[in-house]
This record gives sequence, C-alpha cells and structure tokens, in this order.
Amino acid sequence: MYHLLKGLHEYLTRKEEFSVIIIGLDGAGKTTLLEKIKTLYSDTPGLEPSKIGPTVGQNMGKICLPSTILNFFDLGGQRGMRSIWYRYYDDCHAVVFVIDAQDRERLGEGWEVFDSVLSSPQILNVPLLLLANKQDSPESLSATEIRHDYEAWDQHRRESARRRYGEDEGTDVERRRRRIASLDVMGVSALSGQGVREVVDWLFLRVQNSRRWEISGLT
Ligand SMILES: Nc1nc2c(ncn2[C@@H]2O[C@H](COP(=O)(O)OP(=O)(O)OP(=O)(O)O)[C@@H](O)[C@H]2O)c(=O)[nH]1
Ligand SMILES: [Mg+2]
Repeated sequence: MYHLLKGLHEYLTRKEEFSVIIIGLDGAGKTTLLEKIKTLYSDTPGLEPSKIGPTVGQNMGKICLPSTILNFFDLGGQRGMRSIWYRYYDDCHAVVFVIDAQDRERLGEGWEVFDSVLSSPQILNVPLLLLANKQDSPESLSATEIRHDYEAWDQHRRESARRRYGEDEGTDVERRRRRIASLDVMGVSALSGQGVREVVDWLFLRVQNSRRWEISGLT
C-alpha cells in the first residue's frame, strides 16, 4: 500500500522536462541571459556579468517552474562553434535566438545566421523566439525595429534571389513565410533583467502548448 501511494504521489507531483537552446552570434549576450535566468529562478545566483567570458562549447542551466523543468543550453556563438548547433535541434522544445540590438554593423551577419536557423527543417515546428537584447543601451533598436530590420533584410534577399533564379525561390517558401509572420520578437536586457521574466513565461507557455499539440498528434 505504501509503495502504491508513494508511486501515485510521485506520478501526481512529477515535473515534465523541456530543453531550450539559446543561440545567436558571439557577444549577443546569451550567457549573460542564462546567468540572469538562473539568478531570478534558482537558489544559487548565476555568475556576475564581469566573470563571463566567451563560451567555448556550451553552458547549462536548469530552472524549476510549477509542474515543469526547463533545461537551458547556451551554445557558443563564435563562427567555428555555430556548426554544432544543429546537433541540439532534434531534442529541443524551444529555440531562443539572441540579437545584439545595439550592434548595427553586425545585424546583417546576425540575419544570415538567424535565417538558416529559421529555415532548418528539424526545428520548423519548434517554438522560436527572437530577442532584441541590450535594451538598457540607448543605442539599441527596439523589438519592433529589430523585427522590421529582419523583414527588410528578408525582402531584399528574396528580391535578389528572384532576380537571379527567376520566380521560384525554392521549396517550403510558404511555410517559411508563415513562420516569419508568426514570429515573436521581445526586447530584453540580460544585464539588468528587464523583460527576462516575460521570456521565461513565454517559454513556459509555448513548450506546454506544443506538448499538447504533440500529444493530440497535430504536429
Ligand atoms: N549593455 C548590455 N550589455 C550586455 C547585455 N547582455 C550582455 N552584454 C554584454 O555583452 C558582452 C557579451 O556577452 P556574453 O553573454 O558573453 O555573450 P554571448 O552571446 O554568450 O557570447 P559567446 O559566448 O561568445 O557566444 C559582455 O560584455 C556582456 O556584459 C545587455 O543586456 N546589455
Ligand atoms: Mg556565451
């Protein structure tokens, strides 16, 4: 009887676990964001920003929410490290792409990389969130400006592809277009913590929802 009740209690109180990957160019603020999430959501505070160096490989963080555990994988963004991101795609439940909203010179490079993430078939149905980080800086573009900048970049890319290859832009164009239209963009400051709780709330809701869709066999 004891074992039966213990099993029932464990079943009723168990937490579902989800994996979230944090990617983006080097210097975008991914590790600063992860450490801020740890500080806000766990008993052990994350690293101070002054102690954070460029990531080689990955950093991990785990936070417990009601009925849910989120496991974060913050992946190094330097050029040589981007080629391993795809190894995490099959097992992740959400993707957070961080953009340095104050570094206008690297926005184009950021969009090239973001575009290849957005078009990756393995994560086409996985919730994707674009973060305009460093909102504490007066030079930063807002979330709306960041969205417009990406849309303008994408339109320019499509027009030059059309000029070069004719009308057909390739397969999956419609799916891609829908993904861009429904893309969520949020402004945050990983440094000050502004907007970080909203990011975690978004992740919590989206992984739960996609799990429900998965169970009902609709994806
Ligand atoms: N002003 C400001 N600076 C930030 C913010 N987030 C990160 N930074 C700074 O940006 C620099 C890079 O931050 P990291 O968190 O190491 O960047 P990363 O994306 O993890 O970089 P890699 O590990 O190389 O991929 C550091 O100097 C941070 O202090 C922010 O919200 N505001
Ligand atoms: Mg890092």
